[in-house]
Amino acid sequence: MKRPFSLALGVVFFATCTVNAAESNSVSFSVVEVYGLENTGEATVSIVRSGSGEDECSVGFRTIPETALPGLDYTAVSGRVDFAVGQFLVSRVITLIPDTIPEPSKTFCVVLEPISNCYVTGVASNIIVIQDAQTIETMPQSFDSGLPLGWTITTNANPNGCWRFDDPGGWGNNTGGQGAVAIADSDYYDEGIMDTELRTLPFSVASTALTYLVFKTDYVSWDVDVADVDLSISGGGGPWINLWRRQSVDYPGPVSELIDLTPLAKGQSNVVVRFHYYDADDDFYWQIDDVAILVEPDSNTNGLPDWWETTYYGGLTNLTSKGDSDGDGACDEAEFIAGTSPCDTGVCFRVERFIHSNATVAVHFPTAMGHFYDLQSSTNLMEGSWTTRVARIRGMGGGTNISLSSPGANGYYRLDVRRW
Ligand SMILES: [Ca+2]
Ligand SMILES: [Ca+2]
Ligand SMILES: [Ca+2]
Ligand SMILES: [Ca+2]
Repeated sequence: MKRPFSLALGVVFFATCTVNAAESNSVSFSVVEVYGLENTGEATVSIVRSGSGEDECSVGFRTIPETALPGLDYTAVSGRVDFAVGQFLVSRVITLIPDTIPEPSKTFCVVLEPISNCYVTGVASNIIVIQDAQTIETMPQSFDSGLPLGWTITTNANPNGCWRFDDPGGWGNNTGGQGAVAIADSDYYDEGIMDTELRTLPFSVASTALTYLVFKTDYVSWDVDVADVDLSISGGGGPWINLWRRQSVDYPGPVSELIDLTPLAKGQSNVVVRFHYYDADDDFYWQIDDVAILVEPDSNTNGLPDWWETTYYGGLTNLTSKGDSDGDGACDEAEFIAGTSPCDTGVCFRVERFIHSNATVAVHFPTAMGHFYDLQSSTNLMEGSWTTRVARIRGMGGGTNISLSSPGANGYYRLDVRRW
């Protein structure tokens, strides 16, 4: 087979060589990882073909979810790429779906599969990393190298019953994380009471940011064993404030947790979080993975993050969280939490229709993408608490209905909205 080479001098000559089909139409991604910022709304993957390029060829590509999910974090794609004769590079844009949720980086995959006249060699799978638009991830810990530097394990019972990173019971990582996992395994230990703490290194919580703890987890209970996440603002000596607890009821992974540290720890310089597993006696286990601190900058410390002020006002403002810029009855902080515009009198978080009978209670309301809604009721506005009747309806933008059949006794109803 002959093919022309063009030299810098402009002299064209012919070389003779043998190229098999695999070399001629080897298709691959150009890199292993692609980074996409959530709020740019897209990530671009590049597919390259090596060889002579003298034939047409086609390769299929499709997305596969990991921690990022189709319809929530990106738009699923399943398609084909056709290389024309002489074409060596094709790029495809994948749509990312922005939200206003503070969250760690998430990933999904794109894979290549041969369709016609080509071989997939080299990098057949692309990892797309979606970087959060609201927060900066700090201190991420995957436990893949065991106990992170500066972290400590303590035991308040037999020291053999402690947090480990080698999964001695062979449960696998059921948190949604990859690779090694931190596990307190009472089932494996099986030598009496287990009481062990895994403590972060001391860290500072900025006064100019909203700050969150995130982790992935899997808790399998037997009896009364307790899984606590506690916080100290005075280092490892405590006192400890409980942030999160699971006890006696399975909380199966994969599940990602997010806890707002701001109210307790803002401006503190000696903060420690501990994962404390105790009252366990040949019970099952608690796993955690991918612990990180997310920082959502709030430079002017008005409780309204920088990205939010920039989104609606083009930069930092002199707004106060309790002010009501558009005079619609919802203060700016409420608009921030509900994901509504603080500059649009026509839009805020409110019930638009309420239908009630002995058989049904139904509320209709506008939602914001990625926010979560609960319908709650109470029989008494003066005392007693609110009971969640319908939990964690995820907003997708646009209006939605929550219906409750058999609502029971007469009562009062309210909607609760949260960012995550
Ligand atoms: Ca986000
Ligand atoms: Ca891990
Ligand atoms: Ca601010
Ligand atoms: Ca308002």
